[in-house]
Amino acid sequence: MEKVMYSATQPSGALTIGNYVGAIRNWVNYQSEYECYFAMADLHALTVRQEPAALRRRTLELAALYIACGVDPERCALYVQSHVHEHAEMCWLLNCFAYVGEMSRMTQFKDKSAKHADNINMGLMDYPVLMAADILLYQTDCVPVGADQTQHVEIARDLAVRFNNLYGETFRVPQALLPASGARIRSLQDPAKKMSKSDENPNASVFLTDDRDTVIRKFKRAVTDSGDRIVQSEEKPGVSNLLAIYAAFRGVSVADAEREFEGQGYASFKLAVGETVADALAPVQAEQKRLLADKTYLAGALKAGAEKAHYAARKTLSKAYRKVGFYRGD
Ligand code: ATP
Ligand code: LTN
Repeated sequence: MEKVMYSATQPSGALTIGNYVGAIRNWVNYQSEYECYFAMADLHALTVRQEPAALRRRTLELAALYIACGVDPERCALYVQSHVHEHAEMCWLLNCFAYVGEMSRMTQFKDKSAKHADNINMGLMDYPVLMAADILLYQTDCVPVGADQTQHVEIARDLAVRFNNLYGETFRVPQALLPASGARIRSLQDPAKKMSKSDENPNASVFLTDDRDTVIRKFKRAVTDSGDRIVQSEEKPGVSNLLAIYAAFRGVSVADAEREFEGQGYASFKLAVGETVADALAPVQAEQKRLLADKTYLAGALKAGAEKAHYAARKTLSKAYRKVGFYRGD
């Protein structure tokens, strides 16, 4: 049986280079080996207030970006999460097996509760269960994500095992798959934090939509550390982050990057990183723009993706409904 891969990102803001190297870019290489499902997680995005028109626009932009990065809608199921109602249904089922205690201990829940103290809604706490529903619906083997999401993939595993132990083999137990480099890109202004779409400081994150000058300027302004050596070390989180970004975009090891910049100063190093990133983003941006001009094509691709996903999801949901004892009329 073919192995299954599942991943998603939220249409909750402009994507950063962290989302790109930590997640989306890596999906592409697996398309021929795995049966792939890639979603725009709009149900997840609603856990934080979204402006309706912006959410709608970003969902389509994200789809175009996936395709621009090389996701092939002919080979994968590329779809919008809310188009496949089984996600919400499976989430309910799994909710009845997830404990409040374990959900309240999730790092992301704690972070987002602190950040959105005026809106700690049930969805925010339920976020990992919905993510488990996404993953388990497709009998997923592999979940390519950045390091911040491994805790959530662990929950999906725990829920699968818990359910299987109670009702017999129902769900495949998934595994997170981290990229070799770029699993945790850090903020350019505060390398103690991860680079995030929703950082309030626009210079902290490089967005996939940033033009060349903006990319280069942000890297020029990136915080570095004391000293002048360009090496990876715990005492040099700023330089280490820039090395990791360079290595991820160049497809080289951090050790190779260190050798390349040996003896150079911070200024020329930062310029080189900025230029490398800008060069890599330009073709993706151009392709995304081209795709966004053809809304009919995008709508058709997403409709086909949702149909394919619905078919697979329905199978697993029916199986789980039978196992728990729901009367199915037969
Ligand atoms: P937000 O800041 O709004 O919570 P986010 O930037 O974390 O959003 P998500 O949509 O939650 O973005 O994540 C999409 C994917 O990108 C996930 O697989 C996540 O692990 C990965 N990712 C996010 N930030 C980084 C980062 N700084 N480095 C590497 N991967 C990342
Ligand atoms: N929570 C994820 C997005 C996401 C996801 C998924 C990732 C929603 N459902 C299923 C992998 C598998 C995030 O990246 N923040």
